[in-house]
Amino acid sequence: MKPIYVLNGPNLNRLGKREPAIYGTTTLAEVEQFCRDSAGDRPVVFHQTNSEEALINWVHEAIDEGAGIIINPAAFTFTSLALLDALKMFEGPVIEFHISNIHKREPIYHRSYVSMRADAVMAGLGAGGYATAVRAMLDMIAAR
Ligand code: CA2
Repeated sequence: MKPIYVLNGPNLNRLGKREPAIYGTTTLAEVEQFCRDSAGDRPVVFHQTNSEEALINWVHEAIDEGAGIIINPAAFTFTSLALLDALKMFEGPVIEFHISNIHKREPIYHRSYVSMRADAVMAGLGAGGYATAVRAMLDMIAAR
């Protein structure tokens, strides 16, 4: 069975350790665990990086091996045409995920390049929303 890729961009390794009012107190290790719990039998490939190159390389890996991609590109959401181009090569479902509601924040966080490819966009559900995203991804994969 092909895995779901859950990919996380820059600074999310600090999740749970700063700005708890916006991002909560859940750590990325805890997020990984509840993604795996929510996926049931479906394998999960879970990564975080501060590097745009590494994030794109994992999208390339998913193009060959993944059933779906859930991606929190963090700041690359708003800057990276290279990430958008890589995601456009992926044929399965893509969910863009943000812990906070980016639309409630400053205007620089309102224009997402990744949304131009994403099949669904989730924002503002907190770190617990990753589990919801995994369940939604299972349904999207099943519907294909
Ligand atoms: O809400 C999200 O998930 C974001 O993708 C997080 C990004 C931010 O650039 C996006 O606008 C929204 C990263 C925020 C900074 O990283 C932190 C990570 C953990 C704790 C505090 C900040």
